[in-house]
Amino acid sequence: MTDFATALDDALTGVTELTSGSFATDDPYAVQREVVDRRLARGETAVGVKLGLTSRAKMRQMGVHEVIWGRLTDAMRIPDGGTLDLSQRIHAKVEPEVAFLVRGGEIAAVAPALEVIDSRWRDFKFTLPEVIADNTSAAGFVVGNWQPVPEGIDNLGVLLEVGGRVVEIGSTAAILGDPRRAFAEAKRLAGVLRDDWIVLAGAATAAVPVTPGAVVRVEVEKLGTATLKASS
Ligand code: OOG
Ligand code: MG
Repeated sequence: MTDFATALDDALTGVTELTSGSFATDDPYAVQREVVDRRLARGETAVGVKLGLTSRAKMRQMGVHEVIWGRLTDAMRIPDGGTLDLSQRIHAKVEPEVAFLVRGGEIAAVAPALEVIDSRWRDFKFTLPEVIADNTSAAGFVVGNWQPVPEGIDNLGVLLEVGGRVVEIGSTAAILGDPRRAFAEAKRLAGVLRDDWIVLAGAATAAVPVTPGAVVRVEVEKLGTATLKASS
């Protein structure tokens, strides 16, 4: 397990890829915990959790058919309108999401969000245990403006734009039928959700590669936008 975690941590810090099949584990979440604990030991802070593969589009794209979860740290956060440093990423992709803010274990606010994923597995090709061990490809996130949860967030239109062009269109309905279900799943899977933590509900569409210099924008109906700019 330790060798596996070391290899994943080296791939993360060295911006290099691992080949699927090179490590085995029967407890991928323990490997994930070890990988994230190393980041925390280097001074990062836990700020929340993310759900993955909550939409059929993502399950189809990745060939994995099970909801998974990972851990978010402050080092992954990119301010709204901020820059994604591609030199520190292997083959980053972006996906449109919805974020929840936690208070008292419940949803306190909602915001449009972008997730940056960057699998440490070559060509984003992995098995279920491999992507779980790799902290579900977590590599960055942008959260737009927090707001009270409006009536009915189970079918809001979602647009993903790269360089001013719409590249994906979807609906929050794609996220387990209602993104609030993803919050409930996060609570169940993570055990405890702390105050002020962020929960990323999972992508509403397939993920799209980030090109150098591109401006990436998500727009969620009623909730607004979140933006990042990729380094050139
Ligand atoms: C795994 C992470 C999936 C989502 O929102 O579905 C994910 C991957 O696709 O590499 O974050
Ligand atoms: Mg995601």
